[in-house]
Amino acid sequence: MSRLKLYYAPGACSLADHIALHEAGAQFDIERVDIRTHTTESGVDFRTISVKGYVPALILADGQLLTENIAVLDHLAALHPQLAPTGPLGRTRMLEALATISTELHRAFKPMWHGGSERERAQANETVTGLLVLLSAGMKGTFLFGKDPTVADFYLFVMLLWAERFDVEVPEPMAELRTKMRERPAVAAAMAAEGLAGLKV
Ligand SMILES: N[C@@H](CCC(=O)N[C@@H](CS)C(=O)NCC(=O)O)C(=O)O
Repeated sequence: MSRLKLYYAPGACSLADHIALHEAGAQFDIERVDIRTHTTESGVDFRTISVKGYVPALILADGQLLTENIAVLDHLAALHPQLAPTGPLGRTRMLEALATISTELHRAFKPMWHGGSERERAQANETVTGLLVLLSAGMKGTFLFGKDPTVADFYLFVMLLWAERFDVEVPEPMAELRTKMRERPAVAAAMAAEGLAGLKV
């Protein structure tokens, strides 16, 4: 058995997993991936580690590879229950939020990251704001499920950093969530380790 190892790209969706590992106080290693060249910090072709070629990719303690942000965050929440919502439907609601964030919100940023036309970017901007309004309507406190953040908030936070980068207007509860997340030592530690301290991602 060895330590967990997270493959990440600075400010990418893998930042959610990186924050979760810090919040959990887990023992882990990280390695940066250049997602344009698919090369890791140590000079390895990342596709020999994960054929999917994208981050996050987490090497588990027994050496297995785990990919897909929903699965990685769900796994980290299972290992560290303080990162998951409580109650009989807790895990289900967490997966529901993760699915919205991954398959709707994350996806909506595509034209902004990948050189969409002005019209596509304006449409994406509107979609992102709409989804953030929808998510904020269901918030149970400062964070999605109350006063403590869960892995879903970590993923949402990354989306809110992207919204900031692309000047997307966010509803007030989301702006507040972003500020509160930034104040957390685990978030500051993960961002500093990715070279993002004090920067827009
Ligand atoms: N389906 C994947 C998508 C992850 C994803 O889009 N990762 C981006 C960074 S946020 C990436 O690595 N892109 C590089 C590539 O696709 O080659 C997941 O949900 O984890």
